[in-house]
Amino acid sequence: MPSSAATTDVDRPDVDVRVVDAVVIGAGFAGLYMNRRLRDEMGMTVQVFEAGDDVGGTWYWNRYPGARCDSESYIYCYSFDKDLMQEWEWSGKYPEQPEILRYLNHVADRFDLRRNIAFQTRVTAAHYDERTDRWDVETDQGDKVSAKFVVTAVGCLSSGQIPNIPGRDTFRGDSYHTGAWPHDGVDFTGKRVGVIGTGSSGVQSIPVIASQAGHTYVFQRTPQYAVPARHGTVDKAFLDNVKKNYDDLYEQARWSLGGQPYTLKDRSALSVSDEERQAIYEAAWQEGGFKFILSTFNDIGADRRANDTASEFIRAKIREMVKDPEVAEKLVPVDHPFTSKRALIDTNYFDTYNRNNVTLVDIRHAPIQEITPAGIRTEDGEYELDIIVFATGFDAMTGTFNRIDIQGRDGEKLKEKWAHGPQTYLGVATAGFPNLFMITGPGSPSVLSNMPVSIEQHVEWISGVIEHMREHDLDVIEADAGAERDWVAHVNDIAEQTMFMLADSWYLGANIPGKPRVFMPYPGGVGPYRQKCNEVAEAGYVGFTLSADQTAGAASSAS
Ligand code: NA7
Repeated sequence: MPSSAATTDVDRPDVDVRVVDAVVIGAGFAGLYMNRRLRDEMGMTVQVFEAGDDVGGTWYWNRYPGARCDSESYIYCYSFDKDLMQEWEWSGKYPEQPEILRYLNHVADRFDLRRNIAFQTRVTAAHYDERTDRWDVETDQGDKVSAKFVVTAVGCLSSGQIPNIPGRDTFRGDSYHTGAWPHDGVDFTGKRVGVIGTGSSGVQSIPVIASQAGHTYVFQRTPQYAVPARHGTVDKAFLDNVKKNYDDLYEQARWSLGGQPYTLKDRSALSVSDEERQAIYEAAWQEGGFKFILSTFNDIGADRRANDTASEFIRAKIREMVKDPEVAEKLVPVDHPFTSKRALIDTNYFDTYNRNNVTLVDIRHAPIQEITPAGIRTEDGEYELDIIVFATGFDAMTGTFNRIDIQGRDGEKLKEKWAHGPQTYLGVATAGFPNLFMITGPGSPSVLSNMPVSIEQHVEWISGVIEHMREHDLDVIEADAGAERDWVAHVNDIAEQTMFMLADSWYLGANIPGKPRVFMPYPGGVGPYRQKCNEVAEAGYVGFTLSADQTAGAASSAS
């Protein structure tokens, strides 16, 4: 095993290059657990690089008011350590950003994970050197590291996008993106605030901002479906019971569709009477959260007529909640079916439009023309503002990869390979880039699932393959181009059968001008996906070529 001592690259005698077994990029949920597995359980030398000045990833950056996870807290955590699961006490039904960040800090402390993390350090380049079968990794702080493996734990929604609206830089007031929120918070008291965007971040932050600001203007391009979260303190007796049954609950989540321990009802929305269907939706609406999708009917996401019943139910609720009928109509989504964009869970979102200090600005009908020094001008006129909040989302799933100069065999650039959409095998590797693993990469369930469940599955699968390589004296693993083609086709085939293709969403890259319209996450469910990954491993990593070294050819190929 290589040592981690400083060494000198033969071609660059002036440069100190540190040699490690693995570089992990990112110190959020994924990077922390990968570090724990490789460093502490497998005894490897690991260097983690993290752009933030502390751990947390998504939950380090997204500190906007109201930021919270849509998975219930008891299942939004690691399951790899039973004591950790028993000790940690969540305070709410859903975990709020500060509490998730505290949890991740606790994990980092408990397992002493910080000591090999370089913070405030961005990986700028990772080049595969075929002469040595190693990756040369560079950072913006001047680090140069040679690693046998590179594991990306960069998150799926970590490259924020602020639309290039004319005049954007002329605004005299303050502006913020929800995904890069100031650590000291923002004082909205008495201010005129414009929020652009009504995705998850907008829907979570708008009610909180409106409760503090003088006046809030919401610039809405696409109305949204949202199901009430019914957030509140978590029932202690419920949590105690969860803890007694944690093993079973997690096992259920691991084999479920969305990584949640909910029982999917095996019935169509079209198989029951209108009255029964309404009663089922109403009960789920009252309970709140993703159960509205995951435990009512099995075909809301797949059958348009079944979906119409759920979409129509939510439209009627919006009309009920919003008192001004004109405003209500603007908030009712009609151009896409429920679940075709990321489903939203809200707290008082629609009620917020009943406040006197909130104005809905419909920019679908009167688009934004420019940002001026004084505010935002739409075709209907100028809105004077003190603060603009960009809740405008992310260059999802591929954006962060594209910001790193990743080069594989023959100097092939990942960005160019993925120019027409990401191509991966299982969302965990990509042909031509040996010994590079992606945690929750495009082509895996990732954003369509409860992330910690999917992250653990990937971390454990990656650890498993590295362990296999060590046991069999193998140095290089690479996805086969044919297996990759088949996987990408399979992901697309499933997506075609869902509602996902019927909206302009970030799942399809539609929110980024010029980005290819390709469905990126794997929509077949975390259980079937896990099964497939397990089968690949059990068959000796079918679809990958493993070799002792590059020149010796395939010592063990199971493709
Ligand atoms: P999202 O879900 O991508 O939402 C972004 C919002 O910003 C959405 O309403 C967009 O409208 C709007 N948007 C984006 N660009 C523009 C421009 N140019 N003009 C006007 N409005 C615009 O990002 P979030 O941060 O809310 O959520 C990201 C994920 O984080 C979320 O799905 C969860 O997984 C957690 P559009 O709908 O495109 O018309």
